[in-house]
Amino acid sequence: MPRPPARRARRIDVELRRGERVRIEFRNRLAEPSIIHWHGMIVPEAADGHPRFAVGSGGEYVYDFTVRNPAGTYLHHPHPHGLTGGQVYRGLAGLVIVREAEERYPVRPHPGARPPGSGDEDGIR
Ligand SMILES: [Cu+2]
Repeated sequence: MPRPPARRARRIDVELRRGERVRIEFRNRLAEPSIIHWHGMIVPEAADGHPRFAVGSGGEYVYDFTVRNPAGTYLHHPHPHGLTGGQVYRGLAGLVIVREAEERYPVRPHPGARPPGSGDEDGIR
């Protein structure tokens, strides 16, 4: 079995607001297939990150869903068949924090977030 690379990914946490519609563009820069599963999140099947949706190296997948979950802490992790453990071990997992609509947002900006008042507060890129 090949040794996993020593390099670890920087953990990415995502903050979402209940009721917002989100669009997340996933680009696979690994040398092996991957796909992201939003663990505990109520999402349409096509946005659930099932292994059959895994994309190969260089591939892309767009998630589009409305946040239905109540406020809480969830998580995302890769879910390619037979490769999940190694990818999580190398750091590809993070928190998904859902906040209620009336909570201040974003509490802690995440990569790609647009600041409140920029006219596109619902979008994450
Ligand atoms: Cu899971």
